[in-house]
Amino acid sequence: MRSAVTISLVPEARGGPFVYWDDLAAGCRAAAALGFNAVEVFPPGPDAVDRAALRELLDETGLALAAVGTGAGWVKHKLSLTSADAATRDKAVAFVQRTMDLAAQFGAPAIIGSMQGKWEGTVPKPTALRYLGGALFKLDEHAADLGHTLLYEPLNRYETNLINTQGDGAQFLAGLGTRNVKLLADLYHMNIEETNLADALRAAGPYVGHVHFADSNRRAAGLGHTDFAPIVAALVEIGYTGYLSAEVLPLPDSDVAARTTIESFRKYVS
Ligand code: LER
Ligand code: MN
Repeated sequence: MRSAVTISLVPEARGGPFVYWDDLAAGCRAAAALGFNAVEVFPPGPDAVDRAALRELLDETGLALAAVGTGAGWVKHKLSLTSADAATRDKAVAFVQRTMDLAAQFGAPAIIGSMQGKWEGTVPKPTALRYLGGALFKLDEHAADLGHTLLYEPLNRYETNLINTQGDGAQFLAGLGTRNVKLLADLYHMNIEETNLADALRAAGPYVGHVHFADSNRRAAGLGHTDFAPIVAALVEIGYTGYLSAEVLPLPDSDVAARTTIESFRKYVS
């Protein structure tokens, strides 16, 4: 398993669970100085990233790109894969595709989190799940063309009413028959929704493609009451070799959140 830390470049996401903010170069250099293996980046959009500058930064710091978030598609552009409006859904799929193209250039997957939306109003739950399934099916083909995976993230009940647990996520993907879509296991969402985090990870097994490494209160691992030993043991058991990526609140500040994360990573992952 490898360590990663998040950098948000989206002003509209202010207050959200990202360790470093606004300055890609400063975030990368701070992450590298602490010994992280990678950064996970949340850009305002796929075209808002200077690819040459990112390549140079990664070369300079020796960091990998762990993943690229699409959250700005929702918080900034109000694009949802389950919108009642067909044109908005199409734009949402295109936004994810272009983010996948960007991420693939750096060997990374894109993440679908808040862009999954929720069922409401004129879109009942079965319809929303059909829209989401159709989008994931289409994006699965794009992932195959790129030779990369796509990450789908079940969120807690306060953020979506579609799929909240790893088990429901795995069942949904199994039903679709996608091959390149994996689950993002965010330990903060799981702390709210799962009966037992380690058991849920064991059950999801090969579907687990990325982990958001967060404590019970969405602060850095070690600043809440989650017991990480059985969780890491379960990840070892299922053969997970991906990232533990700190998508956590920058509390009390970015530096302490990042330092505490890497200390916990070293403590639990040998
Ligand atoms: C949102 O709560 C979250 O966990 C993100 O990773 C999804 O955009
Ligand atoms: Mn997350």
